[in-house]
Amino acid sequence: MFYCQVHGKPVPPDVLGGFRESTEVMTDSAALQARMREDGYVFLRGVVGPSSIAMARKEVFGRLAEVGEIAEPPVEGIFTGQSQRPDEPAERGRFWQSVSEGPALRRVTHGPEMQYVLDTLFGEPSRGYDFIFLRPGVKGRFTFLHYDLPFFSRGTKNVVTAWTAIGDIPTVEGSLFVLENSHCFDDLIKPIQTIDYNSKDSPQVQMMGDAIEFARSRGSRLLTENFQPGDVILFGMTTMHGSFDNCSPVNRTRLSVDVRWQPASEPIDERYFGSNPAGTTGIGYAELNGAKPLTEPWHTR
Ligand SMILES: O=C(O)CCC(=O)C(=O)O
Ligand SMILES: [Fe+2]
Repeated sequence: MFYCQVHGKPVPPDVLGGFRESTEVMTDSAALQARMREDGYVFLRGVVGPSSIAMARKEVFGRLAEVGEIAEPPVEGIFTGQSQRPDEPAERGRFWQSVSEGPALRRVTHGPEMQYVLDTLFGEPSRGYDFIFLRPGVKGRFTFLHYDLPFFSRGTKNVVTAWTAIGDIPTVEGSLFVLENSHCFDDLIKPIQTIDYNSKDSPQVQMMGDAIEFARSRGSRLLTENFQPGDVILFGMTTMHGSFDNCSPVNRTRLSVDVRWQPASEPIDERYFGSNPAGTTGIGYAELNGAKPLTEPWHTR
């Protein structure tokens, strides 16, 4: 069905599956909430329109072309294998913040379409975090299987991640996957729920081992899709997910963005809001994988 690879290993068909699609119930709060409870995720096609996505893609890859990382025309996202980004960490952070705050990108992440979908999911007015995770993934990059808890949960535990494809992301170019039924793995979820939220340590919430064997051992599968521009997957803090190796035969960089949302009425985790968000560790955008030049490895959460 799909070609998918984790840490250099092709995923066999018996541990692979597709997402359940919820586009047809996108306007129905109760239906979206039921899907989230049952599956731990909600997959929606084409939430953000193609022209908004194209503008964001052009804006982000245009900035990366300026530092020599992406070839002309930027919209293709072809990695040059080089980088002239700043070396100094604080400067890298400033560069990445300016890319992450581009108006076309923010139109995608915090525009009316996303606001509508998240308001509908929560069944009340919601609020998107200002601190966002923009992820240009070059060939060879992937994200380990992990839970998003306990990050983002210092204000309220009622937090959802919204992951949006900024362009086509076929499975072979490093699509996102969800570990089927992982929102029901209480033996794994309980320990991470008791982690100290005020600690600046990054607790071990990643599975660095073989995701294929892990899925098998749990009678589970890696669920994914060939993402199209503007497709969105929403998942809770206790749903395990990761991304496949980008194996692009043409060196295409896959571009996605993930943003946390919560009910507007609940307390916020101040670290992720405001004009200069501190981020998890206090150094703001400099702490993100995206702040690293595309020439550097990236295998973390
Ligand atoms: O896009 C990726 O590789 C990982 C995304 C992720 O971990 C998230 O959205 O929480
Ligand atoms: Fe994540």
